[in-house]
Amino acid sequence: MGTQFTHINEAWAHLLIDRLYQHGVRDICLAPGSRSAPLALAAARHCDDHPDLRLHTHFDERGLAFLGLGLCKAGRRPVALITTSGTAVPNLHPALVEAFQTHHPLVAVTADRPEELVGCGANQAIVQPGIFQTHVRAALNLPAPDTTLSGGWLAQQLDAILARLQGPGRGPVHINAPFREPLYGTEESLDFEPWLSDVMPVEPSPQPLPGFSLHRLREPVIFVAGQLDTEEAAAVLALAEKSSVPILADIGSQLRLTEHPCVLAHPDLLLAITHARRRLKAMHQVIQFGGRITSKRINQWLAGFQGQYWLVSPHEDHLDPEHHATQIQASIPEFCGQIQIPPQRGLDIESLQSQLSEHLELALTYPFSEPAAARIIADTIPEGMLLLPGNSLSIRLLDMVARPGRGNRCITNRGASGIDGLVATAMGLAMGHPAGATLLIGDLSLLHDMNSLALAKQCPHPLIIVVLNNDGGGIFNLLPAAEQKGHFQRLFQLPHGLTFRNAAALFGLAYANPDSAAGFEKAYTDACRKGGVTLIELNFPPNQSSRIIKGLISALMEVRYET
Ligand SMILES: Cc1ncc(C[n+]2csc(CCOP(=O)(O)OP(=O)(O)O)c2C)c(N)n1
Repeated sequence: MGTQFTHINEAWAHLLIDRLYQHGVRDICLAPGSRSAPLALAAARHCDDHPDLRLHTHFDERGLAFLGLGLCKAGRRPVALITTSGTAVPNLHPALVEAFQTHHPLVAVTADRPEELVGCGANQAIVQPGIFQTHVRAALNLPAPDTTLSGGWLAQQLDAILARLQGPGRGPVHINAPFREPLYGTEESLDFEPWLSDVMPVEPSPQPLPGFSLHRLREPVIFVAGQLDTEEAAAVLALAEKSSVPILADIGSQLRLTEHPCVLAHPDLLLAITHARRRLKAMHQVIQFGGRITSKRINQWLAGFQGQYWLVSPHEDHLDPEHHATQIQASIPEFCGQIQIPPQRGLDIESLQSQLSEHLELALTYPFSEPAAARIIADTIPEGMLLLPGNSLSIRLLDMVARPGRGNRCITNRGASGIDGLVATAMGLAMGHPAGATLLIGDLSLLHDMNSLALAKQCPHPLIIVVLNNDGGGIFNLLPAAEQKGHFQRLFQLPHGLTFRNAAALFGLAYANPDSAAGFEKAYTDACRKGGVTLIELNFPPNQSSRIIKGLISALMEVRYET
């Protein structure tokens, strides 16, 4: 970092950006504004000096923050968000909530007016310190830049908060940074070497996890895999393989799409089979890795589980909604490296599994449906491409119907399960991952985040957005909401009659609107091959998928062991 600056504001902003870089930030997401000009200009200059630092811009702060979340998930490193003052700031909140719930390190750097301009009618001035309160791991409210506070002091303040980007308690943090004018620098530059002379290098601050001790393991053992990252999933799979332990894998576990003898196919549907649940009654020990299980039937099964139930997670937060697991705070790879599990006997449910497959094939054959589209994506997604299912039917359908395959990383926003920000998250995933991403999303969720389609211009890698347009919230057809006659459409489903062809045209996206399984498969594989951002719209009757799912579940309930 240089030492020549025109003003303390500039030197202050440069030191702040440099500290972000030194704490591992390689992506900065920035929305325009004047109060944030010192930060924006410092970020741009830092990018010129550091080719591995990328700057992304967007006019909409809500989408910007989800873009940051996607980049953070794709690159598995901290991402900074820079905004101006005023309502730009609370627009970051939804993505910070999501990041908080799942320990993703976002740094919100919000420019602010100095304190003498807050609470006195000055333009674009709101109370910003502490605005994210319960949804950041730490917050720092800086004073306006001042030469009486040395560079060393500023660096120390920043290091203390940025340390929260690592370790088991990691997650989003908020730095509120007021600036007085001038905001754009002045003519003459000064040497700030004396001001910077007490800045110390960044020291690593390892945060070890507490040790763990275990009660005696009971047998037989089954694993449940919740939301895991790739290394955690690999450690769980290696342990399962060593001792032949079956795994009930969530769609966000990085194992659900993996073909492996230990990974049970279609676990959500398997647990609809009465005889399969009876078979699982023989289990005396569950070890669950990670939390936030999507499948309602896995959750129900866990709620009724009578044996010894351990839940292993590196974080402190409780992840057991039924409050009956013994939660063990440990690094999942370390735990898997230490625990000894004697070889387990198989579950002996092959005949149930093969009948499940037959029923599923039948349900997916005709007519072309939302579950059939989810299956086609799982079957044909290119190797290495990321998959982001939206938070309504999309994730549940994929979880039900996806055939185990090449083990593509499936990334979810299941911290708060919002239907917001999914397009921006997918843009972030695709921008941060050369093999690109596929987003499977409902129509209301796409409408919610349409602005983020404007990010397509900045996306250098393939992104395929498949919208399941069932004219409103199709998921409510599976809930008691559907029985609220006379209220269902107006209060829950919200049919809108909109289609997306013109939205694709507005944002300059490639567009396809196939109406058959073969047509969709072709459009999808073509889009993956071609690159760029493609919107594929699939139109379905509003309650078609709920009818298919209900029919499939009742058929599965009758499945018996074949003699
Ligand atoms: C931000 C937010 N608002 C509301 C909800 C509640 N919600 C869950 S699913 C859903 C409907 C989503 O509809 P759509 O995206 O069309 O998907 P579909 O149900 O048809 O699969 C709503 C409103 C939510 N999860 N997040």
